[in-house]
Amino acid sequence: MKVVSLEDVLGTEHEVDGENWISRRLITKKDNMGYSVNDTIIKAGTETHIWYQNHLESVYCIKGEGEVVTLSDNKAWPIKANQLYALDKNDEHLLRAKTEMRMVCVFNPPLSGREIHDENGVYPVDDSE
Ligand code: 9YT
Repeated sequence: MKVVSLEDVLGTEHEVDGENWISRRLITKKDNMGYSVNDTIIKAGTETHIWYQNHLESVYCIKGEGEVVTLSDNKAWPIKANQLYALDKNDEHLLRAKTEMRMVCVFNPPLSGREIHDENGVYPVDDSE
């Protein structure tokens, strides 16, 4: 059993600045849980192109509001606090934050903790042991 506080992560390599967002990686691959968990702040007024081709992600919004646009069908999904969206088809999408949003993000397979998006909005697979 372990307990992780946000304060344990702030200011460490597991607090990652993605320009439009800041991701605090609470549980990572090395914790051997089979998934990773981030507490992520999305900056107000931003639009981020994301396409996790190598990961499934569930995102639970606990603060703020915005929308996700899935690019395969150009559908806009309004998202506000207390709603979760699941990228169950590795959906390529735009994330637009109307206000600052705070998200709990769960990734399968787990992130190693330091990933930032590449130019296509992708995280690489971490196949290190
Ligand atoms: C909600 C979302 O996908 N934000 C981008 C950052 C990512 N979730 C992360 O690494 O926390």
